[in-house]
Amino acid sequence: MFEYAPAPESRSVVEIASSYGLFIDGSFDDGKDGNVFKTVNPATEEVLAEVSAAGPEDVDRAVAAARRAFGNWSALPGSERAKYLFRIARIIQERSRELAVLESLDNGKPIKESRDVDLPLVAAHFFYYAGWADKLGYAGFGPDPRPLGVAAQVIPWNFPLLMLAWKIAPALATGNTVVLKPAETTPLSALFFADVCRQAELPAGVVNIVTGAGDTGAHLVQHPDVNKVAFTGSTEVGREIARSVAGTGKRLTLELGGKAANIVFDDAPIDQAVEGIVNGIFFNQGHVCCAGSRLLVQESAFDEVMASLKRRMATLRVGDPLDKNTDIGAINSAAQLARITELSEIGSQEGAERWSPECSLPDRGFWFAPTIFTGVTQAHRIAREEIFGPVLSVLTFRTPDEAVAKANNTPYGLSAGIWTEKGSRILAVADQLRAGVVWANTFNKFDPASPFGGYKESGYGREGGRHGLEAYLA
Ligand code: TXE
Repeated sequence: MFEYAPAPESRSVVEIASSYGLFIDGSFDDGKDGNVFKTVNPATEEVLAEVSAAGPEDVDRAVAAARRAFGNWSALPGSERAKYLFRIARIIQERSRELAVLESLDNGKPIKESRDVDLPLVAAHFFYYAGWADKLGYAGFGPDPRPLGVAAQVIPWNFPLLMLAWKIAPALATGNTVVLKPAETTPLSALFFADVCRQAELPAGVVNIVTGAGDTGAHLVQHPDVNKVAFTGSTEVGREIARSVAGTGKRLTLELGGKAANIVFDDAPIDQAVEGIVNGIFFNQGHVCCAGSRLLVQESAFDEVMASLKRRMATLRVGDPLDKNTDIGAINSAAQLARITELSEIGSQEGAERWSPECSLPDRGFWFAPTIFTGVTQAHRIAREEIFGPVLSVLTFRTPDEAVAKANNTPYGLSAGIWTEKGSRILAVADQLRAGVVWANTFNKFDPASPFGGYKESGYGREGGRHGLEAYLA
């Protein structure tokens, strides 16, 4: 088998300035009030850079720039918009090492994930939606599909550049203009993306990036001259945004939390299933809305699955995100670490049994060992609430009906996984699962052509594929 042995990644691949401004109307500026916040490397707690915090007037300027750009941008033939998107995709590929290192520094994710998963998918999204830009009239959106106008997009910190791509690529392909706010703990890759837009000679104002915390996001989504709001983040903030947008005529898509069941039947190939369980919950430190955070194992396979899972977990390397051998990087922030720690303590207090492999964690930075809880019941908070960390809650079932009932017993409905040799069972169980995405004998597989989104408190609307365009068309 081909062994991939890339050069060691180092911070020197990317040059990070000490301060960054807002990207409005094609250029960077410091914001009206000159307020800043710091973004830190979660693996070391060192400050990476100071970043401008956009105040209301800055957001207003960004929305006004997007509005001014909208006329010309939406009037371009789709084939012309496609050229810009193709150019952006190619520049991302050319700069992917730099962007991957930056993403790992600001987010804490292992370089092998940012390099082999995030960045290729980011480029793939721009290529995919570039391909749509000149075909909108032939795709069943009606004879004259129209863009909505200015899109306000607020994204989280778990996949900073990928969430940006999910939002910006379909918006631009359909002729909308954008004001995007990245999360306050991971603003840097969005600002580097602004530089990619300049390199691609994207017309000024088509993409604007405003950095800041929740108040910046709130002002942006409530702005009266915004036509479309797209949000990915917590269910609480999603609710707040839905309330503030209600009755304004703005179109809204929400991609919120999850508590996915990863269902392992006793006829599943166990080694393969264990790889899927590990990938399902430890990929990206479990900071994944569709993470397989509830393992449902058929009772008859429980001992074998748990023994194999523990053996596999003992091989996971936790540590320096820039080391290409690292499997689990740093937790993105002190606040997120506190949330994971608290819910895990509640898991123990409520009577579940906690286990982690031996692993030494670095002294500085935000770290959490891969953890599983067994003896979990549906009443436990760790079975119901999103932990958003490398923590797996294990439940058991006897029959397929019981598996379905337990899998659906959650306020969320984003994703699920099924592991079995029986094709008929995959179809029957998938049909009954109330989840936007169901993976069979795999997990956490993404493709720009596949729609992604949830039911219930996981939000509404779909991103990706043809469905992702609908959200941006009148
Ligand atoms: O999310 P927030 P947080 C879940 C996960 C995590 C929890 C809290 O369970 O533990 O949410 O994370 C911006 N108006 N997810 O606190 O606050 C904010 O600045 C407009 C799941 O980081 O929702 C950031 O850019 N915007 C999730 C973005 O919203 C506001 C990914 C997300 O932050 C705002 C992240 C407001 N009032 C967390 N308040 C997923 N679905 O993948 C905050 N923001």
